[in-house]
Order: sequence, then structure tokens, then C-alpha cells
Amino acid sequence: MPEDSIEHINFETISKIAISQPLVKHMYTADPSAHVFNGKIYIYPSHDIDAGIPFNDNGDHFGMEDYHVFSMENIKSEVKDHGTVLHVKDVPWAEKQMWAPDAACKNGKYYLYFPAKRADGIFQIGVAISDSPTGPFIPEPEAIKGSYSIDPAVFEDEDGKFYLYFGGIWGGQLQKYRNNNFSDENEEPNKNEPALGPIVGLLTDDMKQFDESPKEIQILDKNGEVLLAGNNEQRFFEGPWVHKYNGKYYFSYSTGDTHFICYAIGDSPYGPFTYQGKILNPVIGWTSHHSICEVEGKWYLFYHDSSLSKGVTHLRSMKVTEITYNEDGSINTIDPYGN
Ligand code: FUB
Repeated sequence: MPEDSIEHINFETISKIAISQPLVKHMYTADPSAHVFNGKIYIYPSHDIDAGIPFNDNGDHFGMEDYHVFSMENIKSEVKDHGTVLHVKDVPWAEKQMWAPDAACKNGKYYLYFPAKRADGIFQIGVAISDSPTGPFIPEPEAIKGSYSIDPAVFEDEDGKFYLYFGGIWGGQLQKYRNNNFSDENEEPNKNEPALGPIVGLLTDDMKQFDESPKEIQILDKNGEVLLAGNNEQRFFEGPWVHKYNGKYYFSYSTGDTHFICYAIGDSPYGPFTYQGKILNPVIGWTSHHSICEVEGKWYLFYHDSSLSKGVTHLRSMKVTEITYNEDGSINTIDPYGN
């Protein structure tokens, strides 16, 4: 949704028909990664601020500096803000743009994975560690070796292995990489070439490094062909997330410039995943970014929109709504404004 269209939107009407309200209104939050740890819901979002940087396709206006953690006793309860748990000034390798994070719990320790730009303007992914789900998190001195781009998401498989998914094109810089190598000359593929896939790597036992060379994931159409770069309504753009439902791996993601949250299904955490459809139609604001979390036997989509800020793309609010599956495992598409 181009920013210049927002003046035509009646935000009072939008907020009346929106299927859910912001989870918090005292600050702007986005990219909510939700998990149930020890029976309680924890949300790890971006903390949106107005850094005074003009809008551009590189996302420079997303000038976030820190992270807060939020918790809920149950899906209907109040949301508690646990305050700042990590600030960019405390991360030795990072300079700016603390974008979408995620967290994992292993053996009583909590790991916050986050992207940030180094002083040379290149995104990497770091990890910060705590004894509590609500931090504070102590960052490792260096970024994760071999990490790049943005939007880390951690998936714990039933065998106890943890996988780190990441990647985002345009401002997220994924188009600058091929086979894990950076070149400033690399760009997005042509429209009739295979789209760039998200990246996944198994994490080491200590959760601090990759245990293998990260691998590109393929998202296929129903004929088994890799989605093409020109297929903007279906191809991966950013915001990877994996959950498991009835023994299948569901890979969901944002299509960026067409503003959908889509999903694809596979039989392995490495894919390939076959495209299935849309989970969420476009929200107010340019970006769409989500997580999917099971709470007490029901499944929820945590997402964001910019309705509270009246359409300011980099001032977003996290929300939650239930998702429903059909017998065949497909997910019913959600319209955020109830149409
Ligand atoms: O929040 C900054 C960026 O916007 C995220 O990393 C992207 O996924 C998009 O939501």
C-alpha cells in the first residue's frame, strides 16, 4: 500500500471494523514473535520509533534502537510490558536498525535473535542470552558467524533441534547474496528467473552459532516448479516463520510489495515447501510481518498494522487473531478489516 494513499482512509471506520485492536497502545510495536514458555505467552516484537529518517525503499525510516518483551497470562489477558531488554548501544558489533527479533528457550536459558546493521551498513544477526524470558539479554560480542540479512525466526523441532530461518529482500539485503557470499553487484533475479529463497541453518547445541552452512529454501508451485521472482503475490520477500501442524512443516512469510502473509507446506524443516495460499490480506501500512503460535489448543496469528498511527508505515502496533484450519490442513485466509 503506497503511503500517499493513506489520506483516503477513514481511520475511525477502520478501527471499528478491524478484527482486532492493538495489544498495547503506550508505544509502537511490530513484527511480533510469540511463544509459549512455561505455560505463559511471551511476545518479542520490534519497538517502532520515529527516528526522523525519510521514507525510502531501503527501509532506512525503520530506525529502531531497542527491544521490549511483553507477556500475557492467557490470550485474553492484559499485556504486560517488561521494559527494555536490549539496546543497540550495548551490542558491540551493531550500530543501528534493530529490526524484527525472535526468541527461543533451551534448558532454562533464553536466546534473543536479532538483526542489526554494522557500522559498514551490512545487516547481520546476533544473539543475546538471559536466564529469564523477560531478560535483560546479554549480547554475544560478535554477530553469528556466517549470518546475514534480517528477520531471524527460530523453530524447535520435536527432536529438540533448533533451526534459524532468516532473510529479506530490498532493505533486508538478501539480494546481495548467492550461496552465502556477498557481492554488491548481486541484485534480485529477473522476473522469469527463480525467486530468491529464505535461508535456514541448524543451530549448534549452545544456540550461539550455525552448525552447518546455511541453506537456501525452495518454495514451489503446485506443479513442483520454483516460484519465480516476478510472482510478487506469492514469492518470499521477508518475515519467515515455521510451525508444525499435524506432522507437516508450515513455512509462512510476507510477500512485501504485495503485502500478503502467505504459506507453503513441506515434510522437512529444510523444505522444499509447496505454496498453498494466503493467511492474511494486506494491513494498513506497507509492511506485514507475523508469527504463529499455539496457545491452549488453539492457533493464533500475531501480526501488526499501522492503524493506531493513522497509517504511518514505521509506527505499527502488534495485534492477535485466531487462525483456523480446514480438514485438509489448509488455513482460512483472514481479512484484517473483516471484509
Ligand atoms: O521492522 C522492520 C522490518 O519491517 C522487518 O524486519 C520486516 O520484516 C518488516 O516488518
